[in-house]
Amino acid sequence: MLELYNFPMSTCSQKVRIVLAEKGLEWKDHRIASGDHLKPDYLELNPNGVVPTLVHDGVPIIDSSVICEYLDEVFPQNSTTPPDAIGRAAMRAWLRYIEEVPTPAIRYPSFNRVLVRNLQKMSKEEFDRAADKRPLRKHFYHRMGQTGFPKEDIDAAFEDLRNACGRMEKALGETGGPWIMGGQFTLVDVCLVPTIDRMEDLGHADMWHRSLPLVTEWWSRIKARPSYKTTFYKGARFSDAYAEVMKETAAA
Ligand SMILES: N[C@@H](CCC(=O)N[C@@H](CS)C(=O)NCC(=O)O)C(=O)O
Repeated sequence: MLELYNFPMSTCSQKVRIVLAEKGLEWKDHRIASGDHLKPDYLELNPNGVVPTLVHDGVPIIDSSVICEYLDEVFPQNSTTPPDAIGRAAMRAWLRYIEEVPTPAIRYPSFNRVLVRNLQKMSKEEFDRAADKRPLRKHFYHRMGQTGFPKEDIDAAFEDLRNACGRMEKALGETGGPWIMGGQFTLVDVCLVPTIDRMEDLGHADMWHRSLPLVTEWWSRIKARPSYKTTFYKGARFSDAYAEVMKETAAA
């Protein structure tokens, strides 16, 4: 039995939902309420206090890229991992890069544009308590504060995101596509999708649209896959759940 503790809009949760869909696996969807990821029961499963957590026959597996690799190993149908050691090394190098650069970068505009609003209703003391109890993100939350990250952080995040799109364009040119590593749809594609989707949702598709033709075509192919629709169901995007905030901040 597979169970996934996740948030609908969490990019890390979306990576795992794509793999589950690609493999046609049955799983129990635990859509936990925001805040429940910091409660003792959940911290027993995932001491990092973040989503997602996969529980397979009672055993918790944490960290989205690790979960994706685990699922691919245990359920080899529709493999998303290259068959050879060199290919697997290249895939893992991409996964590390994605974890280090675009995945953290997308958090900055996501929090500034939308998520910081949830924290603005708190008193300063409540906010400090909420930040302090986050095992991985205490300093990230304190730097953001209740007004959002400074412009220099946002500029740095956009530079990282632009560079990631540039790397994708280069890779698609070198491998000839249709996927980032060539003929096989791999975890590299999977792990890039939620960041690209979030950028599009935040109105930044111009980062690749027209200027990066190979990424533009790749994105159309991704959206045509059934796993995309399954993963990004109604309510899985900011523009569904925070339509008003998105409108206000777009005008600002
Ligand atoms: N490296 C972890 C990071 C997970 C992560 O940061 N998840 C975010 C949602 S995408 C989260 O749970 N944030 C909780 C918080 O901000 O308190 C993974 O890939 O699973």
